[in-house]
Amino acid sequence: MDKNEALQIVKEQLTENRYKHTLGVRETALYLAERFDIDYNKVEIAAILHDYAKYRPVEEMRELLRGKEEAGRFIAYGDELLHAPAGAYFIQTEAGIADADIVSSIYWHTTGKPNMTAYEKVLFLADYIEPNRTFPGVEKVREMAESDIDAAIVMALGNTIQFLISKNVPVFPDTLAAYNDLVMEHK
Ligand code: DGI
Ligand code: FE
Ligand code: FE
Ligand code: FE
Repeated sequence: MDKNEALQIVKEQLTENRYKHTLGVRETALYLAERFDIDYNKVEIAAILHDYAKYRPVEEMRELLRGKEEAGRFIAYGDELLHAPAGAYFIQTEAGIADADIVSSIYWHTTGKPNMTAYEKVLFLADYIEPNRTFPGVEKVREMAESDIDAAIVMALGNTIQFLISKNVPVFPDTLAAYNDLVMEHK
């Protein structure tokens, strides 16, 4: 799969704004990737495809994930989470992606997880801070990302956890574990 093919297939499945967000994630992910010794081509493909399943019917994603032991855990925690693990499956079965770094970074891009790889960190943070994002507090996370990627991820996870709690919705356990993992490692 080359970049142009990947861009073509997501363009067909995403809204115009979501496509713009995707291009922002690509740009930011490539920028963040410079601080790691990783494969920029894989970072770019993962960024382009990360929201591949964003507009799939929730029932279709639930059905897919219900049969999977690990991914089945996502179902109870909110429909917004499902496009990440579902997208990781669909890019394998529909787009022929087999690379484990691409697949896992898409799988974990919404929730994060403890012990993230460089690929997982780059996509997680790029999704949060890309230039089109306007969350409260995003500016501070962008600034932190200039000097410390782990600390920026801690801020992003903390914001998300606080946001979820303020709405009285469940927090996926791996999101909390990701926060604890990085906060303790960073001390
Ligand atoms: O797909 P994007 O909009 O680009 O961004 P995303 O994949 O980070 O999804 C953001 C949504 O996911 C937002 O509505 C908050 C929600 N979310 C993130 N972490 C959790 C969560 N929802 C629940 N219930 N639990 C989480 O841990
Ligand atoms: Fe997403
Ligand atoms: Fe996204
Ligand atoms: Fe640090």
